[in-house]
Amino acid sequence: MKKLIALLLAVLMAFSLVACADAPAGGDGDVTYAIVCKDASNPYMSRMVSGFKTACEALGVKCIEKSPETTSVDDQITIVNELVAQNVKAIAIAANDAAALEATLKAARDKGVAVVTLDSDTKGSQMFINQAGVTQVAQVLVDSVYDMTGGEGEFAVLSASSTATNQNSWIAAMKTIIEGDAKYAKLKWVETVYGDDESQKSTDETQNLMTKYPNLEVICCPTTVGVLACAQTVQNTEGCKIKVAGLGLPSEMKDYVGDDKVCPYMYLWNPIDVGSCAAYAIDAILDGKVGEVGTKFTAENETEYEVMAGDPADQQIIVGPPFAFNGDNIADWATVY
Ligand code: RAM
Repeated sequence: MKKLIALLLAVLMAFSLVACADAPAGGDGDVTYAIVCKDASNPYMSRMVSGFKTACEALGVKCIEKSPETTSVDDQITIVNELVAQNVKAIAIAANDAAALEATLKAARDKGVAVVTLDSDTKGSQMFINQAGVTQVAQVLVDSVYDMTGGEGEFAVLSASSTATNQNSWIAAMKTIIEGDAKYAKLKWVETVYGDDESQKSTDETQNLMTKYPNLEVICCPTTVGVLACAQTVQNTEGCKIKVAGLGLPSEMKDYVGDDKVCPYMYLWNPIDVGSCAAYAIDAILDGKVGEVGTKFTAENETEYEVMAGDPADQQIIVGPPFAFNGDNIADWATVY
């Protein structure tokens, strides 16, 4: 009997050693990290997915993408539940709503799934992979408007969906900046409209603004889908003198950016890096390397990120500052993303 027990213990110990060796996040082909975008057709989101996939390959884990057709939070809830049922190890999600996903994400975490947000944060996520500092983004947008209006005049904002946390936090920070500095007192923010990251809706909203506000000088679009639709609409409208500011993909905006174009300059960051960083953050979380504010992890190219306090996710990291694209550099960047 004693021999049998000793044998059983030996087998159990051997098994637990193998299990420990396999326990870290990566390395095991059966581990899957999932990415859920705001919607499946936004080219900005596809760049993010490509970065996430490449990083998953480097980390030795499987990767799947599941995204809703449109920017619907209900569809995202269904998708997250499906992914949990599929036993994925982690989910990175660009949230379509600041609060509606909370219970679903918490339930996923209770089942042992690591959950991070990227691009657009929501309650229930354990860490937000923030593409750039909110105030930094808002400041470059406000300064673009200030510069393109010549310091005074009417401007409007064309956003994506009205529930997207990233869009709303940039817009709120723009308001704070404008109200907090007399320098911007002569700027008149006439309206904020929403194109839902759909090309046609963004075009329609641009046309509505043009009709409603004949003295409009600048339309500021903190969305890559919106800025493209807006630039195309302005360019195709004979005699229209509106300038377009915002956040755009250089590959999509190359024909519209430059001193003599509808969009003198615009900003963005590298969406491929945002996706890649999310996969490395997940890996670090599962490995137990990060957990507390102040802890650090290393992502691609030996870049080190420090975990900071966040809101609505408890924690966040900031991938990098916004970068300016103008007539001099747009052609080079258009080949990258
Ligand atoms: C759009 C989306 C996305 C945003 C970029 C700048 O593609 O709204 O959430 O981060 O623009």
